[in-house]
Amino acid sequence: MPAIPNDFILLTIANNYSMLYDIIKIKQNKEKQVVLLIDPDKHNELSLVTILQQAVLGNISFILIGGSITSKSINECISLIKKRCSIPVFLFPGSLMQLCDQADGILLLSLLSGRNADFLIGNHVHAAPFIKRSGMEVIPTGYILIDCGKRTSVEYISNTFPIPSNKPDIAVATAMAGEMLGQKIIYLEGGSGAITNINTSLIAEVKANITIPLIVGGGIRTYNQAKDVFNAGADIIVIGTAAEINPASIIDIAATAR
Ligand code: 1GP
Repeated sequence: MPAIPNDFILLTIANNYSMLYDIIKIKQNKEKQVVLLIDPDKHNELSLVTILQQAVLGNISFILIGGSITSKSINECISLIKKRCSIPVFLFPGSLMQLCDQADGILLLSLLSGRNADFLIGNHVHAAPFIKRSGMEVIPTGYILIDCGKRTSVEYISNTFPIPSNKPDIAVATAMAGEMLGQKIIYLEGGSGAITNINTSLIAEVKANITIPLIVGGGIRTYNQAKDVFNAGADIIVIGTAAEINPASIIDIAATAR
């Protein structure tokens, strides 16, 4: 297990808070985290307040905010979240339109499963000056799409193919390459609203071949699915659709992390 570098600890102390430090520490302690994805377009003010109440009760570690297309203001959504709770909010941007300096940080996604240069470096070049000026925490994230049985918005919008779920060797090599290139976490994505979660044997093979934290999301709707994904090796799971359909499921699924 790699040690947390000293300069990283110093940085954390200087800024008081680092989500990446928390994630690494939790992984080292073999703990688990459940994260809530909020897509502003899927909510009105009332539904947002309702899921925030459940997120607080469920001890959700942090909130991701974003979507493939958002017509609503990320800024307003984050302001509302900040008024209602103190859970850290990280951008999970589907596009440059979703950058916002009200967030605590950003998962800076490199879409490693695709071969679209805009999602590997192009958009990052446009975003870098804004992100630097905002002072938000940046978590370089190797983002890997895995086929979960239906075409997803992220596939369509990014104009990329997911890795077939019966090709774990490709997923493993992709995650390994991401770690070698300096990504700080790997996110295996089945796509929001996926029919089911990512194949657990693929998750286990990826986990066995990387040392950085592993996030898994897409199609996780129940306590048992969440348990299976954690048992396969995820350090963090992301739930979005389950919370939209039934806000009370947040508490149920969050209980798998304890
Ligand atoms: C999508 O992984 C997240 O980016 C969450 O997926 O909406 O299916 O929970 P769901």
